[in-house]
Amino acid sequence: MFYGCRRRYWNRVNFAIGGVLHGLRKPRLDRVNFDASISLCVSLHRRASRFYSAASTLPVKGPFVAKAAVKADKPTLTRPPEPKRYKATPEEMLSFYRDMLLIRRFEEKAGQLYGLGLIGGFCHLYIGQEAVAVGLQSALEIGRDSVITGYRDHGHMLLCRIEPKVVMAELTGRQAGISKGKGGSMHMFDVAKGFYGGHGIVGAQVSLGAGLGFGHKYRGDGGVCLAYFGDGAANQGQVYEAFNMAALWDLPVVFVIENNQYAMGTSVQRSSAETHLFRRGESFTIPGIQVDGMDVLACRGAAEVALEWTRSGKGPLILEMKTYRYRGHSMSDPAKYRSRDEVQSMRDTRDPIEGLKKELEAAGIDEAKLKDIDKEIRTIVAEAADFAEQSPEPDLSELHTDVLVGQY
Ligand SMILES: Cc1ncc(C[n+]2csc(CCOP(=O)(O)OP(=O)(O)O)c2C)c(N)n1
Ligand SMILES: [Mg+2]
Repeated sequence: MFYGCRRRYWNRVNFAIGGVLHGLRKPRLDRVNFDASISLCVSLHRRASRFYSAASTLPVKGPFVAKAAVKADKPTLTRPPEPKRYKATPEEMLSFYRDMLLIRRFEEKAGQLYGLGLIGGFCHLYIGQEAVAVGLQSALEIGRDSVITGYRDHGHMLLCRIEPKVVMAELTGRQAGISKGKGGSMHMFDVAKGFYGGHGIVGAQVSLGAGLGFGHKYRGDGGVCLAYFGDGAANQGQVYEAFNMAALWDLPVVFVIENNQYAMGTSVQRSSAETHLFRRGESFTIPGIQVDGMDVLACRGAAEVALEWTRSGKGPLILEMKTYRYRGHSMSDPAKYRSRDEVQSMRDTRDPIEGLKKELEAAGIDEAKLKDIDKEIRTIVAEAADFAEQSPEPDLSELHTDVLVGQY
């Protein structure tokens, strides 16, 4: 804006100087000519002033004017209070620990089965990001709220309390899987538990999530949709169409950006003009909050604020969860775009499970108790893998079922 004013001022001065020079270029500088030059100068200056004051009231599209106009506007963005780290009871902390460990061990087992050739196709692991889903989904009400996410979905499903063995059977393409073994890692659904997938198309779940929010509002069931997506998906066009509609209709949707720093092999810095992803909703009047996604209590604290905001009819909200994935983008990614040291240092200093373990120990929880939980989780995961391996592959007749043909 400052530059805009200065430019306007100098244009006027130039106009005036131009008038004086016009007079000086006359071969004979006499009093009459000098007076004429001065009066020409004054009149040009007046015309320039009129022109520029008229121009400043026109709906000019230049960047300076637009910015000035936005600044003059009344702010329409209202913000929720800053979230606080959640004050969990020891029992709650133990349950967060158990859930994060369930996801970690489940994913490790899935990685092993993939290595053995028992899981085919794509398989995207969530290891490192556990605190995000556990912190947020521990605050949800299963059956009332809904969850939708991309292809890195196993953890979110387990937290919707879908049985680990049914998820593992789907990963291994078995009949007992949640999509009868025909969906695999990226295509799982359980409407009764409020889990709406599992989507392989980057960003698709965001618009669908806005639709789920619309459904909650239309039915008046008090539910909220958690729509998860990645930092890479945050650059998709349909995300912003969804933001617009969600804000326009005050839909109860929490848009959760799981910023794990990379979209396949591309870092956020290389691909995003605005790397503070929580600000991405501002032009739609959607407030955003940045959260430490490696700290389960910070995640849960953010969930408290976000759910209170959306449930009370204030419209959508963005949570940017700063997190990190330890494994490659998918099982077939050698992850050469980052150093081993980078990954190791996150594991050593920010691991969400180790972080909570320290808090539990500080709260006086016996180490034996944590070991018991570890044992219990290992048993659940081993049973899930056995169940999957023993389940038959889908029958050939299943080739023709669940296929959408014709109109709908
Ligand atoms: C519309 C579309 N474009 C591209 C792809 C290929 N693709 C799959 S995952 C991915 C990266 C997405 O990264 P991000 O949103 O950060 O999620 P993350 O994998 O980190 O969880 C891309 C480009 C796709 N599946 N769909
Ligand atoms: Mg990412």
